[in-house]
Amino acid sequence: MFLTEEQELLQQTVHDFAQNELKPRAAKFDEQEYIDKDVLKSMAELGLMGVCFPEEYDGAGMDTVCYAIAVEEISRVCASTGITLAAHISLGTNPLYLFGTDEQKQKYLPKLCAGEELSSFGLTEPNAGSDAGGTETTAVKTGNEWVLNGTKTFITNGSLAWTSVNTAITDKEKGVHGISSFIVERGTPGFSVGEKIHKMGIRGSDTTELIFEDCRIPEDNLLGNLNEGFKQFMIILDGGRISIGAMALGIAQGALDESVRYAKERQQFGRPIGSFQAIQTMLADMATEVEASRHLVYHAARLKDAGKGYSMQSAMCKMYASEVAMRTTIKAIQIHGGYGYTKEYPIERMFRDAKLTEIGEGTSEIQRIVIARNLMKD
Ligand code: COS
Repeated sequence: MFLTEEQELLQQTVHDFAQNELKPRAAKFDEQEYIDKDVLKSMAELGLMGVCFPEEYDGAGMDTVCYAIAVEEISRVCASTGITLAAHISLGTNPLYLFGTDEQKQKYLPKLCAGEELSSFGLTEPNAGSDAGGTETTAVKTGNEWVLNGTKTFITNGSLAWTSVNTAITDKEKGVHGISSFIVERGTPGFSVGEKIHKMGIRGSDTTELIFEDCRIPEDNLLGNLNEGFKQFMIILDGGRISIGAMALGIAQGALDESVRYAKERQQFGRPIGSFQAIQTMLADMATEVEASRHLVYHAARLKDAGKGYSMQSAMCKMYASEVAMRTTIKAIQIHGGYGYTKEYPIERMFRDAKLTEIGEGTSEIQRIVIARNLMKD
């Protein structure tokens, strides 16, 4: 789909890696509820952990389209690995890149981009999900330190991350204009990783609570300007939604791949089931929707790369691709019949994984709000 030479090369490289190294292990990651560390090491060696950050910070210096392709190709066989990469890049590391001081960037980005360490993003709380501005975590300035108290939940890479960027109230009177972002490092006294969260899908990815109990961090760990945290994370989520769109696209493409293969192999009534029009119709609908998702995801990524507004398009691609991932995986189970309902084939895992994409980084309902508000803007 009109890729540059660099994008095509990256696509081929990640495709080969995913098919050869990840695919055979994806079921195991789902079963054991973690991804083997050597996979992240291999991804770091391929330059994926900093794929879209500049070379001066040890990133690969590629564009957002390349990043989306990487998440897509990986999620095509293992969405747990896809979301680990996506959360690291667009949620954990991107805030440091966009809002960090030179000193903060020098300190954190090279290790994160090189994949020596992982990062996470602490936004969601037990009482602040869709209403992300309803954060209850507080940060109080005491001398030259900030003291954080509160609990974050559903944090991807929670127990693996070296750095987490967390939002907290710094001026309660100001509502969403009284929230700020703070960098907290693993091992900081008063900061602990809470329970591992056992999920329906994306089970290989690390999801935990983060707990702050009188957690003291240096005043320099404020990220960006005081009280601008809400706006910052809206910007971060705009970018993050491209990654979830890419992840959903990858899952849908993976389900289509499996379905085409099965339709050619599986014999019933003395013929491959793919020769029946009932199956062909499903495959044609699946392929068309997957292709439409790809156009939306790459389009949002291209707008971002061109420095144009992409808030509405990222919400569109995320909403559409995630709903296509659900429809596609449901049809894929139908094509596989009884076998699709078993763990013998990857389809049931893909179906469970797909559901997350309609929820994480803003539910489909929130995406529709974002799209409608953009339409109504003056
Ligand atoms: N980029 C930059 N600024 C933005 C923005 C964006 N995409 N979206 C909103 N803002 C700004 C607004 O301009 C407004 O600033 P001013 O008051 O200075 O004009 C401020 O942020 C508040 O915006 P708004 O009034 O739209 O906030 P709401 O509380 O109504 O929330 C939604 C809007 C619902 C869109 C937001 O809460 C949201 O995205 N929720 C979902 C959160 C989510 O995805 N959670 C999952 C996290 S998984 S890591």
